Parts: sequence; C-alpha cells; structure tokens
Amino acid sequence: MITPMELFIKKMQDLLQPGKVYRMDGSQEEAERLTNLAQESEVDGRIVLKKLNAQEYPNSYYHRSNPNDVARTEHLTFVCTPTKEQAGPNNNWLEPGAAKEKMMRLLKDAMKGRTMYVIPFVMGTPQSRYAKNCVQVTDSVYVALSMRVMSRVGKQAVERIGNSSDFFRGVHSIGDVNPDRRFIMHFPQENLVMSFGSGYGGNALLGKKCYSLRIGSYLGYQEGWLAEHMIIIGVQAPDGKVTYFLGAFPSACGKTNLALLEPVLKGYKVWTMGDDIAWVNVGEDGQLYAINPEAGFFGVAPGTGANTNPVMMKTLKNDKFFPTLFTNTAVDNSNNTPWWEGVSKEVPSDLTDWQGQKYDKNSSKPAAHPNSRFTVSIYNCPTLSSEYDNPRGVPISGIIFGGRRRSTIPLVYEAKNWNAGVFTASIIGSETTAASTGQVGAVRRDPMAMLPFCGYNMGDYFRHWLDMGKKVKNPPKIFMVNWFRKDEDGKFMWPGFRDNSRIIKWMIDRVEGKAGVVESEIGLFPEDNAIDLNGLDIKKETMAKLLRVDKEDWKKEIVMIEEFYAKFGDKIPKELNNCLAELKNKLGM
Ligand code: SAT
Ligand code: MN
Repeated sequence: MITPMELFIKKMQDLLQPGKVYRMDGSQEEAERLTNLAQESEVDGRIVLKKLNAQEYPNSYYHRSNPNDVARTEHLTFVCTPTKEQAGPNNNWLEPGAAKEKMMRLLKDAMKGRTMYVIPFVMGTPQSRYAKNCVQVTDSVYVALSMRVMSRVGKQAVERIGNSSDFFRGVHSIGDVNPDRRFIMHFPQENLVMSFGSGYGGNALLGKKCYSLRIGSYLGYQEGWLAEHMIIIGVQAPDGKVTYFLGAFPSACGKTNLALLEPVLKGYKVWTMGDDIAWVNVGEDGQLYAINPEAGFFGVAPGTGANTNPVMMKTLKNDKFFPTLFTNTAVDNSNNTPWWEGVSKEVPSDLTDWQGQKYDKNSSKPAAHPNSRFTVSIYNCPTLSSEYDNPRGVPISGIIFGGRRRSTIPLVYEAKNWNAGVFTASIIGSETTAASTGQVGAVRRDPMAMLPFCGYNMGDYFRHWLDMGKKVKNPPKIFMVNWFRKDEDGKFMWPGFRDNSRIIKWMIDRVEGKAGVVESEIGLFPEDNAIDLNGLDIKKETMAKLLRVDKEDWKKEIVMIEEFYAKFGDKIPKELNNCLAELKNKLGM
C-alpha cells in the first residue's frame, strides 16, 4: 500500500510533470552538492548562487532575485476557508474550490524540464510533541536550500510522518516570476498551501509565514495553542537567573536585533531562542511554554552591523551549519563580500547594487534593497540558548508587544492583567515597512503584529487569546513598547538597540515584584527612577516625553481603533469592547 506521503508526491509529479524528482535528505553532503549545482544553474535569467569570499563569509552565497520579487505580496495572499467569515476581514478570501482550480491551472506542467525538490521537514525539534510534520515540493533550488536552513529537513521528518496522513502539504513553483500570475493560497482546513510565481522568503519558504503562522494559527485555534509572530529570548540577570520573554513586533521593527541583543547593562545577557515565530502551549504544570518552530534566521540585512547587532555579524561569519545565503544585498567587488547600508560607514568604491548595476555613490538610492535578507542557521548563533532544543520549550514570564510609532505610544507600559493585555495587543498600530510591498510609513492596525499572518477571523483570534488566559495558571505579564517615538524635530528620543535592555531589566523587576508602578489612563507605568539609566546620557525631560500619555493623540488613536474594530462587527469579544469603553471614559470621550 502506498503511504499518504508517497501518494502526495506522486500526485504532485502527475500535476507538475517535472523532468526530475529529487528527494532531500538534509545531509551536509547534499548541501554541498546543491550549492554547487546552484552556482551553475540559471533561473529567470540569473545564476542562482554565487560564492562569496570564504575568508570573510565562510560557506556563504549570493542570490539576486527578479526585481519584481523582493517582498511579501499581501494583496496576492489568500486564505481559502469554506466561508468568507471564517477568513475574516483581515484576510483576502477565495472560495476553496475556485482557488484550487485557479492554482491547478497555473501549476499544471509547471515543472516541465525542471527538477522537483521534495522537502520533508519538521517545524520544531523533532523530539517535541509540539513539533509538526511537513512536506513541500518546489522547483527552486534556492528555496530548497533556504528550507534546509530554516527548518529540519530530511530523515527525521520522513520517520515522523511514517504512514500517517497528518502532515502539512506545500506546493511551490516559481513559475515565470510574473506578478500577474503570483498567488499564495492557504487552505487551513486541508493543511495545504499552494504558492506560484514568487521565490521570495515569506511567499515561497512555505514552512515559515504560510505554515508556521497562517495555517499554524488556525491549528492552534482548533487545538488550544497559539502560533505567534514573536521572538523568544531568555534574559539572564547578574544573579544567573534566566527570565523568558516573548516579543511581537511587525516585520522590520527590530525583532532580530532584540532577539540577539547584547545588553548594555553589566551582568545581563540575552540567550536567543528565536527571532520570528513562537508556538505557545500550556504545559502540564499550567504554565505557558514556547518553542521556536524554525531553525534559522531570515533577517533584514540593512541596518545590521557591528554596532547595531554584533552577535548577528558573528553568526553570519560562522559556518557550523551551512549554507548562509545573502539575497538582494549589494556586492563589494574589491573583496567579493556582501554589502548593505549599515554594515560599514564607508560606502565601498566598487559596488554592484542589488539589481546587478554598478553603484553610483552619489545616487540617492540604496545599494542594497531595503528588504534584502540573509538566511542563516540558528546553530551558528553564538548566543543560542541551551534550551533551544528542549522539546518542552521555555516557560514564559512576560510578553512584549511593540510597533513602530513616531508619536502617541509611550516607550513602555504594562497592562494591568491578561485581558487588558490582549486589548492592548489588539489595538497595536505600526508604520508599514519595506518587508511587504505597498506604501512605506503609513500607520495601520497590526494586532499582535499578526495582521498579515492570522489564518482565520481576527475576531475569533482575539476570543482565543482571551480563552488562553483562562487556561494558564500564572499568566505572563503583558508589556507594550515603542522604541521609535520622535521629538518635535523628528529625532528618535530613545537610543534603542542595546539600551533596550534597560527596559527589559524593568520588566524582570516587575515579574519578580521588585518594582512599583504608577497607573495611567492606558496602563501601568514605571515609577520615577525605576528604569536603570546608569551610564546613559538622557535628559529627565526626554524620559518624561517618552513616557507621556498625550490625551489628544490618544483620542485620535481611539478613532482609528474603532474603525478597525468595526470591521469585525460582533466578532469583537465583549471583554475587549469593555476595555475600549473604559479607556474612552478615562480619556473623557
Ligand atoms: O515574511 S518573511 O518571513 O519573508 C519576512 C517578514 O518577516 O516579513
Ligand atoms: Mn516576521
């Protein structure tokens, strides 16, 4: 009898008609073979990989994509649930039958003359009961190699799947990289994603946003857990105790920098568990535990440098696990290294820009694409937590939410309880960034930083969050932060980066009951002098401005929140409507 996995592979072969089928085993030898192959292969008119200077960046390769394919395309991303209401106003929706027909037409014979890579993979440590089994097929060797870095590819996945039909199915073809024929279709009820026409990370590495967040969030809703767009860090205090936090921020808001932080505060250390996705479960002891389903970082290159993220710079130069890929950065021809804005102050004189053109230093455009990325194994990270592969995950004491806001949102505050925290997270707004195509810098609501990633109706998602709080014995404290508040002159008031550890230290003090708070209209604020500013040159007035609740700004905020909530009609849980009414009342509205 044919196993469900073999049946899926056969069906894909029949549909896609590849010239060859290659099954990935996840070995080092295979990685060498495929990187060699990719250096000789042309896709979409470009050599797939070019080897970079191995002295500077061992086992690293450069990839340049089609300029029309450099970010997630949210307008081409669909959640295909039986009813439109199940997908909610937060998703583009298509009826599953129609969506599948459309995709079948695009995928039919799509791999003629190409190789179909069959990628069995596990999201999460294979030993974990929270881990999930997956199979993706793709015709992109770049995607196949990226999946090797971002997930656990190979034997263990095949063994875990065995005769079971319980595994995620992903179909991906890069097609002809035509934005008019580009779709990313999710079928949560079938544990299936079909993706066509893009080779970009979030569109093509189906284990990442597509499975671990969109399908994952739906599975979590069904099964009683949460799939979140969150970093996981362990913060070690001078006494040696490690406190674990989750942190949710929209794409390109400094999540990766926070996940690999070198605190300025003496005696503190951050241990990295993950920089993008967390799966959160209630453990047998009633506490909240988190695992990182991924095995690598797919990080934004621009802004990453020895000052902003020294740990990532070290990670990128390790090759314990390989390959490391650089996509759409510039290249410094003097020494064949990847280059991006922020990696050095000096702009090298002989640069090729991300589109393959000689870079003109006097041009106002950046040499690297603002959403250029590196793909690197988490095992190369020198601050990797010793708990990373713990099948149980790590116990969570605090959840940090954030956004990118030049005004209104204070540097930090705490929600007074779980439900108030869910409310605070549900009203997050953030300025859009280059991680998704579309306007950059406009404020949009991005609850829990999950707006583009929640695979079902966000009203139901809020209800699920509230219900999770009831299941947890000691719900973690919930904090809101904004590193990006600006003064009248448009300058950032908070230094950010390593100094963010000062705020986290305060959070640890709160978790341990060592720091008091002052209550305001929107939540609980640090008492005077509770934030350790030792060694930081910041004026008292600036701190006051950073922490100020500006009622007039908040009244404008309320209008945007109500507009957003209105889209969900009576799906917004009454607990959240009550929080909103209470806040309006406090603001005198
Ligand atoms: O969606 S990706 O993972 O490709 C990048 C992002 O965080 O937006
Ligand atoms: Mn992300």
